[in-house]
Amino acid sequence: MILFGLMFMTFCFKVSISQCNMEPQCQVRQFPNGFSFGTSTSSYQIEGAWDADGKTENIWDHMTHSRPYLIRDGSTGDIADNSYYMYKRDVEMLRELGVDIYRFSLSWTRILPTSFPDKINEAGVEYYNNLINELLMYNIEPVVTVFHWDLPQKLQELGGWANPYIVEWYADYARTVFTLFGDRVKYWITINEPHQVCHYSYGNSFLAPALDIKGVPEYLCAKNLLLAHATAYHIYDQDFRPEQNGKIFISCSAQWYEPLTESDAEAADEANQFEWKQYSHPIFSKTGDFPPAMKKRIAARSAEQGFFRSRLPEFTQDEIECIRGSSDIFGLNHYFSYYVNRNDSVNGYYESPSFNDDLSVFYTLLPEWNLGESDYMKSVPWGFYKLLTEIREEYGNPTVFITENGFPTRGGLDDDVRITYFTEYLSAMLDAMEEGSDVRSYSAWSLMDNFEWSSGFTEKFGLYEVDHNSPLRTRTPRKSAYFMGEIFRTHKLTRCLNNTQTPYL
Ligand SMILES: *C1O[C@H](CO)[C@@H](O)[C@H](O)[C@H]1NC(C)=O
Ligand SMILES: *[C@@H]1O[C@H](CO)[C@@H](O)[C@H](O)[C@H]1NC(C)=O
Repeated sequence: MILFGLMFMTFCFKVSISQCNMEPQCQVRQFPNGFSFGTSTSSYQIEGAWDADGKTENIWDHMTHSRPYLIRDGSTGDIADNSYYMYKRDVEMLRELGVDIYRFSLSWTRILPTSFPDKINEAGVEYYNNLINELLMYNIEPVVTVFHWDLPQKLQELGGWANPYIVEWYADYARTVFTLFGDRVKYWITINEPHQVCHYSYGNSFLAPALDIKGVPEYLCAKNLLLAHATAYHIYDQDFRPEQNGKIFISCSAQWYEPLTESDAEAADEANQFEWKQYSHPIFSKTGDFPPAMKKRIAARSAEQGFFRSRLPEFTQDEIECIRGSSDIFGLNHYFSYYVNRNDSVNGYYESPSFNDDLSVFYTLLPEWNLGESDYMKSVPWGFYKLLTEIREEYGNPTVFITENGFPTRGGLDDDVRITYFTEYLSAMLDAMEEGSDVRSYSAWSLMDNFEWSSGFTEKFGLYEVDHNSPLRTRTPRKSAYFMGEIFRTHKLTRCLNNTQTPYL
């Protein structure tokens, strides 16, 4: 199914020997027929218009306004990329790139200002109708995320994802958007990055609502979120799919955790279980439920700590069955990898109780994984290959959509490091596909620079640069936009020794 060709440049006869040695060696790799390419964004990160036309406050509005010190540059998404007013330019950029699909998200409080379906905000609905119709007019398939982190502030005050009623609230919102847009939207993503929603937001102060209450609410959040996702899946499956005939899935963020030494195999396996299989095991495994290492370790730690029961809540058998199988596709957001080890120094190293203490491993990032100026993002393409291989082997080779992958710079149009990153990661993905991984779609993060959560506007992930000082938020293609546009249009990856930092052979 996968056409694979090696092509070495053969211009040597035209030039002198010394120039010949300079000639880059290139490998051209082909993506399979039907493979779709696109770019991703999310509502809070691009739309702006935070209180326009009846939209009400979400947790990101609330946190950026009330606790600006949690954002590196003190910025907000009040205007962001102004996409609420600039959607036609966004679609024009997608056409310039030659994408097949565009992944974007809906703002809950723009559509349901009371958080509930008693009042539908027509202006918000019109915005998304305009965007969807503009995409379809140019043959671009909308891939729509129902929830990408911007929970209504009102629901947060009621406990947010820690309140079991969130299952109903979210399901009502999902039913509303299936009803409004499902005649044209054939790919739905229920929730983006559950681990980030629960761990970085309830157990830490890295993402809104920045509760930083460790060891309990992040596990309540995980249970309720999985049930909310599965409920929306079954609503779509039973009440909408027969007529609308689309696909619905969840997008998990998964980094790869590799043993630091041979004796760290168990630590790395447990890190993979805690850090991402927490969400994929209940949905994609044969048995369902939280992963075994989580159940065992958290129960044991909870007992030692004097809790009367495990801090990891249990699912009933009905709930396990409801969640198991509730995703048509494995949506995957992936960025980089870690080495992991465990030794006696880890005891007492993390605050207790906490997720990190429950898992109890050390994380190591190697300096040679640095690329460009980013201080936290790394480039570890072989980790992507290992992750895709693990998903194939562990879950019976599900269809995978890469719904995010990308690399930040600090600005400028000349973004060779991003080109290097994309080249190496796409190549690692093709390696896994050659061995049978059923990857069918790839969306780059991101179409354009945007409000990058706690990094504000300091980390720029865009194929297009956005001038956040201009009132119109002018967009300009970077070098990587031309590079990716070529891949999107030709479905070929050309990998040369000189567009990579490390040789491919
Ligand atoms: C790429 O190859 C060309 C020609 O062989 C060479 O002149 C150039 O320095 C190389 N670029 C990099 C970044 O290595
Ligand atoms: C445990 O692992 C950490 C992280 O790799 C390392 O820094 C530390 O020296 C190790 N401690 C012992 C006692 O081996």
